[in-house]
Amino acid sequence: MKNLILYNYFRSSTSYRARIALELKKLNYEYYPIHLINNGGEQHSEDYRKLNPMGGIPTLVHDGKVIGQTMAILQYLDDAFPQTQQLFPKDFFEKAKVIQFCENINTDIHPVQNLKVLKYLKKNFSTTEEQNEHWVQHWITEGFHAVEKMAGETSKDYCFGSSVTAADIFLIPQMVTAQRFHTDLSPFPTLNKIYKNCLELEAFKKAHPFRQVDTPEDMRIS
Ligand SMILES: N[C@@H](CCC(=O)N[C@@H](CS)C(=O)NCC(=O)O)C(=O)O
Repeated sequence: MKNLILYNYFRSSTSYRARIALELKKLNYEYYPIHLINNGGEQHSEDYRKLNPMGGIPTLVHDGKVIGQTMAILQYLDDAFPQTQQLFPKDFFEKAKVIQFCENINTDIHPVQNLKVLKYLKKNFSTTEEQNEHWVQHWITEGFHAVEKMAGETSKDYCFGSSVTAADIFLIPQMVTAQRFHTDLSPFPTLNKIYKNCLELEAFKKAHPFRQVDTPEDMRIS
């Protein structure tokens, strides 16, 4: 057994964040799939809730220490493995700006389009697939206008200058979700440039949702 275990799901954007971080840091980890749909959603099982009371994925376990929430996971990995590629700048103002960027996605965009929210809308307000898609597109588009503005001021190749930071790790999975929900990304030239640059990197490729052990056959890419 490896000393790092990631409980995650191929298509989850938050899982993709954690996988990119682990790949950038070249840390070996055990991939433990948690299926968000099968068996009523394995994130709701008693065993998983013991690890992560919110029932969110991913969860990282390092030498028996359990960490949920990707923002905490990324910061933990920087602290626990200081010799690896750092995801947050050392300068405290720059670090705060990177966190601000990440939180636009983590707390303003991602939660309103999360699976449990879409399921709730459907069950309690009888929304259709089209209405849910419209809902997701609306919140992603609104959030991306802010994120595009920020990146427009700080980006060279990546969100902040020419080095990959946590900001890119939060952005790219959110863009993959945006594509999945057929969001028009043409108003966001800076984000599209960053997306293209990141997807040329080995870590982003290896961590991609369509290249995981639990990716269904018909979705796999080489
Ligand atoms: N803010 C949390 C969000 C975790 C989360 O909710 N992840 C989604 C997958 S992308 C999930 O587990 N959803 C389960 C559900 O909606 O039931 C993080 O960054 O880890």
